[in-house]
Amino acid sequence: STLPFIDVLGGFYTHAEINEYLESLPQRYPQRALLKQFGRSYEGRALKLLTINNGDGRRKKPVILIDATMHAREWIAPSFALYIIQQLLDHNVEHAELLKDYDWVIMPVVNADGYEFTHTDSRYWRKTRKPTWDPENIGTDLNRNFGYEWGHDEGSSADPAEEIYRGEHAFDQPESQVVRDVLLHYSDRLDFYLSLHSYGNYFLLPWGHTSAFPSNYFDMMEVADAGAMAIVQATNGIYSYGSGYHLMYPTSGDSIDYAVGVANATVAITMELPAGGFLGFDPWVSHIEGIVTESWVGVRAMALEVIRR
Ligand code: ING
Ligand code: ZN
Repeated sequence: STLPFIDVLGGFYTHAEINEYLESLPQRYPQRALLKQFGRSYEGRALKLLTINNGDGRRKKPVILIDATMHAREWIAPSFALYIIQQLLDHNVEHAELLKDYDWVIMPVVNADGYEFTHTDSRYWRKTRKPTWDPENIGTDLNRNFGYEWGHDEGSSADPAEEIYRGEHAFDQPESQVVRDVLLHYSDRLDFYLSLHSYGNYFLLPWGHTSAFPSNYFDMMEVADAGAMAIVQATNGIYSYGSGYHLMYPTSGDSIDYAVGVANATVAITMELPAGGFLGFDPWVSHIEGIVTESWVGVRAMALEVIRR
Protein backbone atom coordinates (compact mmCIF):
# COMPACT_ATOMS: atom_id res chain seq x y z
CA SER A 1 0.00 0.00 0.00
CA THR A 2 1.14 3.54 -0.56
CA LEU A 3 0.72 5.82 2.40
CA PRO A 4 0.00 9.46 1.53
CA PHE A 5 2.94 11.79 1.85
CA ILE A 6 3.08 15.55 2.04
CA ASP A 7 5.98 17.42 0.46
CA VAL A 8 5.83 20.41 2.80
CA LEU A 9 8.48 22.36 0.89
CA GLY A 10 6.79 21.75 -2.47
CA GLY A 11 3.36 23.33 -2.03
CA PHE A 12 0.36 24.16 0.12
CA TYR A 13 -2.25 21.56 1.01
CA THR A 14 -5.97 21.46 1.75
CA HIS A 15 -7.49 20.42 5.05
CA ALA A 16 -8.55 17.09 3.54
CA GLU A 17 -5.02 16.38 2.26
CA ILE A 18 -3.52 17.29 5.62
CA ASN A 19 -5.97 15.08 7.52
CA GLU A 20 -5.36 12.14 5.20
CA TYR A 21 -1.63 12.52 5.82
CA LEU A 22 -2.07 12.85 9.59
CA GLU A 23 -4.17 9.67 9.59
CA SER A 24 -1.28 7.78 7.99
CA LEU A 25 1.27 8.72 10.64
CA PRO A 26 0.27 6.27 13.42
CA GLN A 27 0.75 3.43 10.89
CA ARG A 28 4.08 4.81 9.80
CA TYR A 29 5.33 5.49 13.35
CA PRO A 30 3.30 3.06 15.49
CA GLN A 31 5.21 3.53 18.75
CA ARG A 32 5.64 7.27 18.51
CA ALA A 33 2.67 8.96 16.86
CA LEU A 34 -0.91 9.00 18.08
CA LEU A 35 -3.78 10.80 16.36
CA LYS A 36 -6.56 12.32 18.43
CA GLN A 37 -9.75 14.18 17.70
CA PHE A 38 -11.47 16.49 20.19
CA GLY A 39 -14.27 17.67 17.90
CA ARG A 40 -15.38 18.98 14.53
CA SER A 41 -15.61 22.33 12.81
CA TYR A 42 -18.95 24.10 12.23
CA GLU A 43 -19.20 22.52 8.75
CA GLY A 44 -18.30 19.11 10.18
CA ARG A 45 -14.61 18.74 9.38
CA ALA A 46 -12.65 16.53 11.78
CA LEU A 47 -10.17 18.59 13.82
CA LYS A 48 -7.15 16.34 14.36
CA LEU A 49 -4.13 16.64 16.57
CA LEU A 50 -1.04 14.47 16.63
CA THR A 51 0.86 13.53 19.75
CA ILE A 52 4.53 12.65 19.28
CA ASN A 53 6.76 10.90 21.80
CA ASN A 54 10.06 9.05 21.66
CA GLY A 55 8.58 5.59 22.16
CA ASP A 56 10.23 4.93 25.52
CA GLY A 57 6.89 3.97 27.02
CA ARG A 58 6.93 6.67 29.69
CA ARG A 59 3.50 8.22 29.89
CA LYS A 60 2.31 11.72 30.69
CA LYS A 61 5.48 13.68 30.27
CA PRO A 62 5.23 17.47 30.32
CA VAL A 63 3.79 18.79 27.08
CA ILE A 64 4.79 21.22 24.35
CA LEU A 65 1.54 22.08 22.58
CA ILE A 66 1.49 23.76 19.17
CA ASP A 67 -1.53 24.86 17.17
CA ALA A 68 -1.77 26.56 13.80
CA THR A 69 -4.27 28.10 11.39
CA MET A 70 -6.68 29.77 13.75
CA HIS A 71 -6.74 32.33 10.94
CA ALA A 72 -7.61 30.82 7.59
CA ARG A 73 -5.41 32.88 5.27
CA GLU A 74 -2.15 32.39 7.18
CA TRP A 75 -1.04 29.48 4.98
CA ILE A 76 2.55 29.26 6.15
CA ALA A 77 1.30 28.26 9.62
CA PRO A 78 -0.04 24.76 8.74
CA SER A 79 3.00 24.21 6.50
CA PHE A 80 5.29 24.94 9.43
CA ALA A 81 3.25 22.72 11.78
CA LEU A 82 3.65 19.85 9.29
CA TYR A 83 7.36 20.58 8.98
CA ILE A 84 7.74 20.33 12.78
CA ILE A 85 5.89 17.00 12.76
CA GLN A 86 8.19 15.62 10.06
CA GLN A 87 11.32 16.86 11.84
CA LEU A 88 10.31 15.26 15.14
CA LEU A 89 9.30 11.97 13.52
CA ASP A 90 12.05 11.58 10.89
CA HIS A 91 14.97 13.14 12.77
CA ASN A 92 14.19 11.82 16.20
CA VAL A 93 17.79 10.84 16.92
CA GLU A 94 19.06 14.29 16.05
CA HIS A 95 16.27 15.79 18.17
CA ALA A 96 16.52 13.30 21.05
CA GLU A 97 16.69 16.03 23.70
CA LEU A 98 13.44 17.56 22.44
CA LEU A 99 11.59 14.30 23.04
CA LYS A 100 13.43 12.72 25.98
CA ASP A 101 11.33 14.25 28.76
CA TYR A 102 8.56 15.89 26.71
CA ASP A 103 5.52 14.94 24.67
CA TRP A 104 4.71 17.16 21.69
CA VAL A 105 1.09 17.77 20.72
CA ILE A 106 0.53 19.41 17.34
CA MET A 107 -2.71 20.60 15.77
CA PRO A 108 -1.98 21.87 12.23
CA VAL A 109 -5.41 23.23 11.22
CA VAL A 110 -7.77 24.77 13.80
CA ASN A 111 -9.98 26.84 11.48
CA ALA A 112 -10.65 24.04 8.99
CA ASP A 113 -13.73 25.63 7.37
CA GLY A 114 -12.08 28.99 6.87
CA TYR A 115 -8.91 27.34 5.57
CA GLU A 116 -10.92 25.37 3.02
CA PHE A 117 -12.73 28.58 2.01
CA THR A 118 -9.37 30.26 1.28
CA HIS A 119 -8.63 27.44 -1.19
CA THR A 120 -12.02 27.46 -2.92
CA ASP A 121 -13.47 30.98 -2.70
CA SER A 122 -11.60 33.78 -1.01
CA ARG A 123 -7.82 33.61 -0.48
CA TYR A 124 -7.69 36.26 2.27
CA TRP A 125 -10.50 35.02 4.52
CA ARG A 126 -9.50 35.15 8.22
CA LYS A 127 -12.48 34.12 10.35
CA THR A 128 -14.60 30.99 10.76
CA ARG A 129 -17.53 30.20 8.46
CA LYS A 130 -20.33 30.01 11.01
CA PRO A 131 -23.09 32.56 10.38
CA THR A 132 -23.54 35.36 12.89
CA TRP A 133 -26.73 37.09 14.14
CA ASP A 134 -26.19 39.51 11.27
CA PRO A 135 -27.38 37.90 8.00
CA GLU A 136 -24.93 40.14 6.11
CA ASN A 137 -21.82 38.79 7.80
CA ILE A 138 -20.34 35.34 8.30
CA GLY A 139 -17.52 34.36 10.59
CA THR A 140 -15.93 34.97 13.97
CA ASP A 141 -12.28 35.61 14.83
CA LEU A 142 -11.28 32.50 16.76
CA ASN A 143 -8.42 34.41 18.38
CA ARG A 144 -10.95 36.74 20.05
CA ASN A 145 -13.39 33.98 21.09
CA PHE A 146 -11.56 32.44 24.08
CA GLY A 147 -13.10 32.75 27.52
CA TYR A 148 -10.53 34.66 29.55
CA GLU A 149 -11.30 38.38 29.79
CA TRP A 150 -13.43 37.82 26.67
CA GLY A 151 -14.67 41.13 25.27
CA HIS A 152 -12.46 43.17 27.58
CA ASP A 153 -12.15 46.81 26.50
CA GLU A 154 -11.13 47.56 22.93
CA GLY A 155 -9.29 44.27 22.22
CA SER A 156 -12.04 42.81 20.02
CA SER A 157 -15.21 43.86 18.21
CA ALA A 158 -18.92 43.19 18.80
CA ASP A 159 -19.58 43.93 15.11
CA PRO A 160 -19.81 40.85 12.86
CA ALA A 161 -18.62 42.96 9.93
CA GLU A 162 -15.20 43.32 11.56
CA GLU A 163 -12.22 40.97 11.14
CA ILE A 164 -11.81 40.88 14.93
CA TYR A 165 -15.46 39.99 15.69
CA ARG A 166 -15.45 38.15 19.03
CA GLY A 167 -18.69 36.17 18.67
CA GLU A 168 -21.86 36.46 20.74
CA HIS A 169 -20.39 34.56 23.67
CA ALA A 170 -16.99 33.21 24.55
CA PHE A 171 -16.54 29.79 22.93
CA ASP A 172 -19.61 30.01 20.69
CA GLN A 173 -17.41 28.52 17.92
CA PRO A 174 -16.82 24.74 17.83
CA GLU A 175 -13.19 25.28 16.77
CA SER A 176 -12.26 27.43 19.80
CA GLN A 177 -14.09 24.88 21.98
CA VAL A 178 -11.78 22.21 20.62
CA VAL A 179 -8.63 24.23 21.38
CA ARG A 180 -10.05 25.02 24.83
CA ASP A 181 -10.67 21.31 25.49
CA VAL A 182 -7.16 20.39 24.28
CA LEU A 183 -5.58 23.08 26.48
CA LEU A 184 -7.62 21.93 29.50
CA HIS A 185 -6.85 18.27 28.78
CA TYR A 186 -3.11 19.00 29.11
CA SER A 187 -3.41 21.76 31.74
CA ASP A 188 -1.78 19.62 34.45
CA ARG A 189 1.46 19.44 32.43
CA LEU A 190 1.44 22.30 29.93
CA ASP A 191 4.98 23.70 29.97
CA PHE A 192 4.83 25.48 26.60
CA TYR A 193 1.93 26.52 24.38
CA LEU A 194 2.86 27.94 20.97
CA SER A 195 0.22 29.31 18.59
CA LEU A 196 1.38 29.76 15.00
CA HIS A 197 0.17 32.78 13.01
CA SER A 198 1.47 35.03 10.26
CA TYR A 199 2.75 37.51 9.62
CA GLY A 200 5.28 39.99 11.06
CA ASN A 201 8.21 38.23 12.81
CA TYR A 202 6.99 38.57 16.38
CA PHE A 203 6.97 36.47 19.50
CA LEU A 204 3.90 37.78 21.29
CA LEU A 205 3.47 37.00 24.98
CA PRO A 206 0.54 37.52 27.35
CA TRP A 207 -1.21 39.63 28.20
CA GLY A 208 -3.12 40.86 25.19
CA HIS A 209 -6.04 42.30 27.16
CA THR A 210 -4.15 44.53 29.61
CA SER A 211 -0.95 46.52 29.83
CA ALA A 212 -0.01 44.52 32.95
CA PHE A 213 2.25 41.43 32.80
CA PRO A 214 1.84 37.84 33.99
CA SER A 215 3.90 37.00 37.08
CA ASN A 216 6.44 34.91 35.16
CA TYR A 217 6.66 37.30 32.19
CA PHE A 218 10.43 37.50 32.38
CA ASP A 219 10.77 33.71 32.18
CA MET A 220 8.65 33.84 29.03
CA MET A 221 10.83 36.66 27.70
CA GLU A 222 13.92 34.46 28.18
CA VAL A 223 12.27 31.77 26.08
CA ALA A 224 11.39 34.28 23.33
CA ASP A 225 14.90 35.72 23.55
CA ALA A 226 16.41 32.26 23.00
CA GLY A 227 14.28 31.87 19.86
CA ALA A 228 15.15 35.31 18.50
CA MET A 229 18.89 34.88 19.18
CA ALA A 230 19.01 31.47 17.51
CA ILE A 231 17.25 32.85 14.42
CA VAL A 232 19.43 35.94 14.06
CA GLN A 233 22.54 33.76 14.31
CA ALA A 234 21.25 31.30 11.74
CA THR A 235 19.85 33.61 9.07
CA ASN A 236 20.09 37.24 10.27
CA GLY A 237 16.30 37.09 10.59
CA ILE A 238 14.95 39.63 13.07
CA TYR A 239 12.18 38.80 15.55
CA SER A 240 10.75 41.31 18.04
CA TYR A 241 9.25 40.04 21.29
CA GLY A 242 7.15 41.37 24.13
CA SER A 243 3.56 41.36 25.32
CA GLY A 244 0.95 41.45 22.58
CA TYR A 245 -0.63 44.52 24.20
CA HIS A 246 2.57 46.53 24.04
CA LEU A 247 4.16 45.19 20.87
CA MET A 248 1.07 44.94 18.61
CA TYR A 249 -2.32 46.12 19.88
CA PRO A 250 -4.74 45.20 22.66
CA THR A 251 -6.46 41.84 22.09
CA SER A 252 -9.08 40.19 24.27
CA GLY A 253 -10.18 36.58 24.08
CA ASP A 254 -6.97 35.36 22.44
CA SER A 255 -5.69 31.86 23.00
CA ILE A 256 -2.42 32.65 24.81
CA ASP A 257 -4.24 34.72 27.42
CA TYR A 258 -6.60 31.77 27.97
CA ALA A 259 -3.70 29.29 28.07
CA VAL A 260 -1.97 31.21 30.87
CA GLY A 261 -5.04 32.65 32.60
CA VAL A 262 -7.06 29.44 32.75
CA ALA A 263 -5.17 26.40 31.40
CA ASN A 264 -2.06 26.76 33.56
CA ALA A 265 0.43 27.10 30.70
CA THR A 266 3.84 28.06 32.07
CA VAL A 267 4.93 29.71 28.83
CA ALA A 268 2.56 30.77 26.03
CA ILE A 269 3.68 32.46 22.84
CA THR A 270 2.01 33.56 19.60
CA MET A 271 4.59 33.24 16.85
CA GLU A 272 4.00 35.55 13.89
CA LEU A 273 5.88 33.87 11.06
CA PRO A 274 7.50 35.91 8.27
CA ALA A 275 5.50 37.68 5.56
CA GLY A 276 5.57 36.67 1.93
CA GLY A 277 3.76 37.04 -1.38
CA PHE A 278 1.33 39.79 -2.32
CA LEU A 279 -0.31 40.63 0.99
CA GLY A 280 2.03 38.90 3.44
CA PHE A 281 -0.21 35.87 3.98
CA ASP A 282 0.72 34.14 0.71
CA PRO A 283 4.43 33.38 0.44
CA TRP A 284 5.59 31.85 -2.84
CA VAL A 285 6.09 28.10 -2.77
CA SER A 286 9.77 28.77 -3.46
CA HIS A 287 10.01 30.61 -0.12
CA ILE A 288 8.47 27.89 2.06
CA GLU A 289 11.79 26.13 2.67
CA GLY A 290 13.57 29.27 3.84
CA ILE A 291 10.75 30.24 6.17
CA VAL A 292 10.16 26.85 7.79
CA THR A 293 13.83 25.98 8.25
CA GLU A 294 14.49 29.36 9.88
CA SER A 295 11.37 29.08 12.04
CA TRP A 296 12.35 25.60 13.17
CA VAL A 297 15.67 26.96 14.42
CA GLY A 298 13.67 29.36 16.58
CA VAL A 299 11.12 26.86 17.87
CA ARG A 300 13.85 24.33 18.67
CA ALA A 301 15.77 26.94 20.65
CA MET A 302 12.64 28.00 22.55
CA ALA A 303 11.75 24.38 23.32
CA LEU A 304 15.27 23.70 24.60
CA GLU A 305 15.08 26.81 26.80
CA VAL A 306 11.80 25.49 28.26
CA ILE A 307 13.22 21.98 28.66
CA ARG A 308 16.44 23.09 30.33
CA ARG A 309 15.03 25.58 32.80
N1 ING B 1 -2.14 38.50 14.65
C1 ING B 1 -2.64 38.26 15.99
C2 ING B 1 -4.12 38.49 16.07
O1 ING B 1 -4.82 37.60 16.53
C3 ING B 1 -1.96 38.79 18.36
C4 ING B 1 -1.90 39.11 16.93
C5 ING B 1 -2.19 37.53 18.82
C6 ING B 1 -1.72 39.78 19.25
C7 ING B 1 -2.21 37.27 20.18
C8 ING B 1 -1.71 39.54 20.58
C9 ING B 1 -1.97 38.29 21.05
O2 ING B 1 -4.60 39.57 15.73
C10 ING B 1 -2.50 37.84 13.54
N2 ING B 1 -1.72 38.01 12.46
O3 ING B 1 -3.42 37.12 13.54
ZN1 ZN C 1 -3.40 35.18 12.85
